[in-house]
Amino acid sequence: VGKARDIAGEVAHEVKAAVNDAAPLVPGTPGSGTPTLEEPTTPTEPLPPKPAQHGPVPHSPTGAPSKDGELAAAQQGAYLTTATGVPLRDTDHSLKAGRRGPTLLQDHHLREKIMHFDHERIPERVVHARGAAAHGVFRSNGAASELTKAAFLAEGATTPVFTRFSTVLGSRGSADTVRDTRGFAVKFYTTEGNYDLVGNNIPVFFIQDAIKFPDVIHAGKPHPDVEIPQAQSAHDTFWDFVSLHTEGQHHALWNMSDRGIPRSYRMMEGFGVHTFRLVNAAGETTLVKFHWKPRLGVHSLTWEEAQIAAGVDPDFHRRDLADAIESGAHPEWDLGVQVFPDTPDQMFEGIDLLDSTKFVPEELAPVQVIGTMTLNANPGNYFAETEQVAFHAGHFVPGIDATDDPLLQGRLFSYLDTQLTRLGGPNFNQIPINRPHAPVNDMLRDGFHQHADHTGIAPYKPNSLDGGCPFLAGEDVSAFIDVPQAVEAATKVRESPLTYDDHFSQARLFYRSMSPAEQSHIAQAYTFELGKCYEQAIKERQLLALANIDAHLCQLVADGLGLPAPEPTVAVTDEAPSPALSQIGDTWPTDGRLIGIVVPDDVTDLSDVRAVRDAVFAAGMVPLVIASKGGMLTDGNGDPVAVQRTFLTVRSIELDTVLLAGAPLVGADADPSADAKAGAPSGGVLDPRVSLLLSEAYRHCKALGGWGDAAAAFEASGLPAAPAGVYIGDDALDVLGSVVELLGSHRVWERFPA
Ligand code: HDD
Repeated sequence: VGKARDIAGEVAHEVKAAVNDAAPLVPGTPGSGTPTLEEPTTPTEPLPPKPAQHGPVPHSPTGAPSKDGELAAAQQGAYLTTATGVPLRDTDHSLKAGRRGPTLLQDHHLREKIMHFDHERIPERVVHARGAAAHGVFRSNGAASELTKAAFLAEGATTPVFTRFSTVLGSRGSADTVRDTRGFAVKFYTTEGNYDLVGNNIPVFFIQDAIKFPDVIHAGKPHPDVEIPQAQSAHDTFWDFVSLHTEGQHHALWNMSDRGIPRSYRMMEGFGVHTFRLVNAAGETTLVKFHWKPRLGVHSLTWEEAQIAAGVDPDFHRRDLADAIESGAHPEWDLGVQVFPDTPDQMFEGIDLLDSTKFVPEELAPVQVIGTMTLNANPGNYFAETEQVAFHAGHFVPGIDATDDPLLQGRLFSYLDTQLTRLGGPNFNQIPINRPHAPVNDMLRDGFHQHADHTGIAPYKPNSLDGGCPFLAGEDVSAFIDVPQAVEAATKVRESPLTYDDHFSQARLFYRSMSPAEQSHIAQAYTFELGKCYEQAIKERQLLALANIDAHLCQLVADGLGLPAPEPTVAVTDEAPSPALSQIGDTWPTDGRLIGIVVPDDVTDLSDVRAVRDAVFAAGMVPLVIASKGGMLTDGNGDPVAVQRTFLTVRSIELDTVLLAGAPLVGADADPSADAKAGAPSGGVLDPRVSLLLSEAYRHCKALGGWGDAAAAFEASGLPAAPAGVYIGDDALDVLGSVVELLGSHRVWERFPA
């Protein structure tokens, strides 16, 4: 603090000297030199640049200025103190008049401690309240450098990033695995200032114009009278809205598909949704759509897994991300662009690029990779980073600009506005997680939670008192220059372009691009969601919308609801399907997959278990040894094997596969009903918890395997004989190999009922 004061003193002195020496503004003012008529535009010695004008100096809550480039250290020193740094001897007892007497108003520590606690919560985000985030790095391969002058997209540029994933509808404490769109927001701390790519895991949006955002969110959020249901769209108001406002049908269909229940944040695509305008060094412009492609492929949960996880592990996605990063399986995404010529009509192959309810199939415009993001560090403090990070769709850098998409235009207003309430004032960019890594010299002053000790006396332009500082930048120092885009002479209207009227062709395209298994999941999702609605009229109206998307889909859902399937009401164009939209067909790396190894109590030789565990680990996956109780397993032949889950704490949903190192049988008395099962081995029945593990994993179409007595366990579990994707053999490592090969396809797809 002393040092800060010294600096402030020096600067004040310097400024005063400057005023006296160089800038007599009005005739008659004492001082030397010639009066300056114009604001200086270039740095002149000895005045600027001044040390105090290189952006706000961050201060920690304890008052110490942090070192350049470092986040403010929130806490220091060995002893507990008050917020004002006074060491404390006791924080367990309030100050009372005698041991059994009344508490005294004089207790300033009690007062401060409770006051601060009372205000620990801030308003949660109005949407995307539930989220998880990580730090990382973005490496550009330079492929976009012809299209944009953005420095972070130049060849070889590496840029720190902070990425937050989220659900949209649920409150901060809601479950991760609900059916919903996922937010995918990336903050790039570039050398030219922060760039935020605030996207979703779905390339289209519910509405075409931002003015409808409060409507769609009010409809999706819980009913306002009783605040039910939490974090889901399976209720009347949501389906009321999208069945009336049919531009929402396309996005709703994506939500009903497996994309609405991702397996992991690490296995989701991300989309910038809107079309953006890139500008290169020559001032030429191109239109692009941004895509994040996960290196692990796009994979989803089954609906039953998602529902079980919501109860058993509401932090399923958050835990998965943190564990993967912690264990070194750093998730990666390639950033790609679809590139379109910046034509006056801003259309491509008949698709309106300014309509965010439409996407451009990859078969028409391939995604070209321009760099890769690796997430490699978990946040140190959830509140400080994940909660306080403030994204803004208008945080652009030179070389990337907005288009006239009316959804994007409204967002450009909304994101700054919301932070005023959420983060308590206009200075949220000074919060460490939001602070640019580029120098800041902004002339924004004061306001709630101002952390910078701004010096100088002329935070305005033009000025001569601070020597004209800060100066306006030219293109040579990466100034942001708005694209001089022509705007057609037009009449002010509250209307949309006619191209926005087609609400069904692309929904149909999406549905018809799915494999039969994926289509059946979609039909089941609609049947579930509409089955949760009470109003008959809403179900019937949504069936009308489905009739316009696909007659078979409509029929399946109508059958499930016990209603007649209506005829279509509009003629829908049959676009060519886009195979790139299906999740099924390819094989993918298995990094970070969780391999459960069930070890029965009677296994006397653990060498296979050790070998499989080590091989799993060496292959970049996570082995979880599961036994009847915790602690260490020993066989006297080697190192003890640590147990990570017990039959009580494990549940199939957290595992990508289950391997049995034998048959975990329990005494015949333990479960007489199971004992009666045909084929139960004599001397015991399969532990019912392991039986549940196997039957769920089987139903969710996961690969399974086993060695030793495992065949007896599968026989006793009641699973079909010789089922697809179940490997039993004598060689444990061979079994592991076969199972991992199947894991590359994520599921044993042929097991899904047609
Ligand atoms: Fe939004 C948050 C993504 C349309 C208004 N939005 C928010 C977040 C994501 C998106 C990922 C969470 C950021 C974080 O992790 O902090 N939003 C989108 C996408 C949209 C979209 C991909 C359409 C293409 N949003 C949209 C519109 C509006 C908003 C049309 C308002 C007119 N969004 C907000 C917001 C939020 C927000 C209210 C809530 C918290 C925040 O901004 O910081 O301003």
